[in-house]
Amino acid sequence: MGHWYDETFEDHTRLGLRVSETLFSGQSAYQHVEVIDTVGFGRVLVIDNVFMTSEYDEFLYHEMLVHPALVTAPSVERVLVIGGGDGGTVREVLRHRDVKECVMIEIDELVVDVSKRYLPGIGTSWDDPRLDLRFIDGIDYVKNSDDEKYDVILLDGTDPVGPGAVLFDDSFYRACKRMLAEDGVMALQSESPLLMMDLFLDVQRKLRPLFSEVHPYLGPVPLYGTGTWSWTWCSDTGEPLRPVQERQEAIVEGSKAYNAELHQAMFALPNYVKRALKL
Ligand code: SPD
Repeated sequence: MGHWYDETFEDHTRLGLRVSETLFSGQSAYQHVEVIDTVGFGRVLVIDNVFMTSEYDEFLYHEMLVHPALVTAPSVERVLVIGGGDGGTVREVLRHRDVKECVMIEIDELVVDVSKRYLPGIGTSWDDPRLDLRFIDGIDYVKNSDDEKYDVILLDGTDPVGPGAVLFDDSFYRACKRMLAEDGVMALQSESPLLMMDLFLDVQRKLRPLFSEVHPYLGPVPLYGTGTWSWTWCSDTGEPLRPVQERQEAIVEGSKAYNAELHQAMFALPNYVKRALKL
């Protein structure tokens, strides 16, 4: 029944999903966008042959990108999301009642259009009046915008290939910091330390000179090669392990994975990562 769709990692490892139907396949000005229906992971968004998110495990990625930052930042009134075209990240941001405005910058309108149409269960907050969705270049925005600074910035890009590669440049991270409030928190997806240790370390190396607190944390995302994924929490003032309890309790209730114990546990790193981080 159906065929197999494989994501290949540097020509040495493949993750394959059995496809029951290809729902969409098209090319934007930036990248190739597909939505496949799979037997094991439900509908999956694929960009340039890389699995981006699935109905089955998207909550593991989006909850972990968003909530550690949103429960520890001193204020969360203004939140900036760069990337995240499937809508899962802004969905989690907008569950926070204290968020007054969430600006989402996505370069590729096709990703949002296709996600709205084929992945409506992931992006459930497109109509929230607090969301300000702009189809512009994220790099250009953080480098040149005169907008007010943000309390939290979340980077939800692809892997560092194609149009998403620039989202891993140190000049981009520096420009993000320019848009962050002095006591703000930035969090980003930082690849797999198991499958892509070099990339993971590269991100850490670029962030450390910019922020006094740079803390990677780990969690499972089965759709991404090896299943071990990382995000990184950065700030100049705060502490990742000191959540605002009231804000955290309010969000734990409706979360599929995120809770107070997991928050603490995710920042506990295995030895191979701790040793590698002594750069
Ligand atoms: N290897 C794929 C990494 C993708 C990270 N971003 C996914 C976008 C989900 N909103």
